[in-house]
Amino acid sequence: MRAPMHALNDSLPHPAAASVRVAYRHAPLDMLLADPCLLAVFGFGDAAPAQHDDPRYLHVALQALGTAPFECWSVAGNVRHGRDDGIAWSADATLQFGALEVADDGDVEAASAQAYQRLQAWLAASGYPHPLRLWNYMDAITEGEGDGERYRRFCVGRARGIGRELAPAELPAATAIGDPRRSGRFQLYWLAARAAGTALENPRQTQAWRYPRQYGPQAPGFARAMLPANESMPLLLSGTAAVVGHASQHGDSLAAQLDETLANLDSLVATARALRPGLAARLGAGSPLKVYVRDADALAQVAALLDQRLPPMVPRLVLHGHVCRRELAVEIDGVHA
Ligand code: 3EB
Repeated sequence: MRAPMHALNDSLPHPAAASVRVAYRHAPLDMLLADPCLLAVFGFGDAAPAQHDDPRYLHVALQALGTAPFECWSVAGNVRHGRDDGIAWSADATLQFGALEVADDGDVEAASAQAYQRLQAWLAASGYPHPLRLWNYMDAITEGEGDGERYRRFCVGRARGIGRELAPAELPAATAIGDPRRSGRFQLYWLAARAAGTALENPRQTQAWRYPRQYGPQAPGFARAMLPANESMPLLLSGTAAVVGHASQHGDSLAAQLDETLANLDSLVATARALRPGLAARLGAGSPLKVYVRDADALAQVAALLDQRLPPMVPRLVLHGHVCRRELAVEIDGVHA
């Protein structure tokens, strides 16, 4: 007779339980990097170090409201790391963090095509072939008119760089955000795994890969969330905004956009819980969020609105970043354990 599952789990530390934990921490960077269980650490804005020799550190240019903590990704241990082919990487037995940057002289389609071509080649060769979660940070995301808008050019370049049409089940969760200042760089970073996860969609929203032609010549290639194969991993939430169906909502109200965004996140959590009932029903201490706000003047207002709408234990980092449609004032991504 087989031992019951919980007995096995209680008695054996086994590598399949390895997972990533996301936390915001106020501590010196070198102290965080001294932890051998640290997979990656992110610093935000001008107050954070611009670079570090350790490839596990990544600087994100977006400014934070107040004194930004570092975002830390921790695993069970045995983290290896290095820099190869211009890619900063780290990995444990099942997960890989990686980051690359491409110069963007104004042709973001070319920059993103190059970035995704390099990502594809790298992941295929690295033993962690499944990107679970991707972040794209670029300049001036809503500059340009019609199909010349930079976000639309990015969508074209991303698809061109990948080089084949991905099946819906293969799409990673993603964020695409604009830097309100100009860096001249397209930045791409990721969490990849040895095992594929389950791409999730939101019943309140049209699948992004099915957006109608009015949003550009290439529909955006991302899933609304990713449920990793490993049951102890958190749900990975894509950048989520006040989009219902395919249409932006509440162009006239930041507060209403925030409520719609939170309703979309709740809906994703409910969708994930149908597959993984062990996930918490509500956003909580295990759900660190990144909140991107278009207007610098509105950062404090968004933080105050979130204080009213979220329990205090939900960790959040409020950043000045441009969402990929001009009428969208706020977007939220994060994880949910
Ligand atoms: C939206 O719902 C908002 O192109 O990778 C969110 C997350 C958005 C990811 C992407 C775009 C992307 O359409 C925009």
